[in-house]
Amino acid sequence: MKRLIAVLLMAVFGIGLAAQAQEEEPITQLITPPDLASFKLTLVANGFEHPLLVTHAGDGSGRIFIVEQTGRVWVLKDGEIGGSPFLDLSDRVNQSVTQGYSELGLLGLAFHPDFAENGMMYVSYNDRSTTSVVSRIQLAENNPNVGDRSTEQVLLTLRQPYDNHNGGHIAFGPDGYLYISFGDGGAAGDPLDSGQNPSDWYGSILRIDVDSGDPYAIPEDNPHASNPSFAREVWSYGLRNVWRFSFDRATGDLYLADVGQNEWEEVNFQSADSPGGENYGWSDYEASAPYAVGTVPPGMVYPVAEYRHSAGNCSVSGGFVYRGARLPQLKGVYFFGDFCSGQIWASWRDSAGVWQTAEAMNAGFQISAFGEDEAGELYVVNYDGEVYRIDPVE
Ligand SMILES: [Ca+2]
Repeated sequence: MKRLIAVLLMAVFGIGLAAQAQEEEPITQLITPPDLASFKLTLVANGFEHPLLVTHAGDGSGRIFIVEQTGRVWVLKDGEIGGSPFLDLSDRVNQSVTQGYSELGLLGLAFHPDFAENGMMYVSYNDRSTTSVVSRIQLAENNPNVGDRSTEQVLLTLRQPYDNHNGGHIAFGPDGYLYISFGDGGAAGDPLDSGQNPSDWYGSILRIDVDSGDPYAIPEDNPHASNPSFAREVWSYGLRNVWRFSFDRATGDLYLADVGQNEWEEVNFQSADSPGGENYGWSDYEASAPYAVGTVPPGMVYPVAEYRHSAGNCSVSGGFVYRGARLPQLKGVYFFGDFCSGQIWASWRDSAGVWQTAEAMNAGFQISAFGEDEAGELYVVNYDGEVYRIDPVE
């Protein structure tokens, strides 16, 4: 329908077809390297408790949602934070982070693609016993700024044999399916050998249909249909602990940031037209380096960006491809960062289609996540309680 309206407008106002095509064709390659000195970080909100996710509802409201690991979600609108939480699951969510470093808690939030009509949202967390839970929550009937926690319906659970590597990110793909990240089960060095095992959910990305079945259905074209060694939900595997993945809103391509063991952090790329089934190598490989076995597993997909544990780096936090309006010179550039060093990098494909990566800036804080708002502007989350937006340098 939008397309039809655009065509009608062009006919009415005589807008050139060439200009229209130029506007709609997303930038996927850069002829010259992006100007990475052209942005700065602007503080937009603070005072949060272990924030680790920023997202939007896609409902035209302009709201930003900030997720705290301890279980609360806050709304930021026009620079103001609501006086009470949008959602409070703190009594259901594991609280071990309050005793020190922990990878347990409220880790994911995703709004249904038709949220504006159906008010459905999805959360991912570790419960009080550490088990991973993905569930659906309905918006309150009379208040658009409250998620009704009494409506929680559990879609799936996964027992966690160790406290770490819980993945936990959830996001809807351009196909309308819900994608879920689960780590390799935890400890260190993949003791369960789950990375190379697509028959379990550990070390994998799942893909489920939340609009059919009870409580969900398996998309007919998931990889299990052609390869019975896959669990029905598994979309791709060979992953250690994907800490944030994102779909490029303009192309549908998928970027997966996989946290490494001792030496290498990596970003993987999956084209929008992929049928799934990718093996990203763990724990035979850590990024492009041999790890447990040292032989390349069949069909292994190498990362498009990777960096070492030097200069204080320890753990990748995946970001987004910039598609906003404030910094047109950065369109098509994927941003990601490191949790320990605060370093931010940019990756892009050059005019020959070859992946390039460069240091952008150091945030000066522990980067727990990147976020995207409805307009495609990007945010960087300081685990110590702050949310920054990527803005042009004046
Ligand atoms: Ca890998």
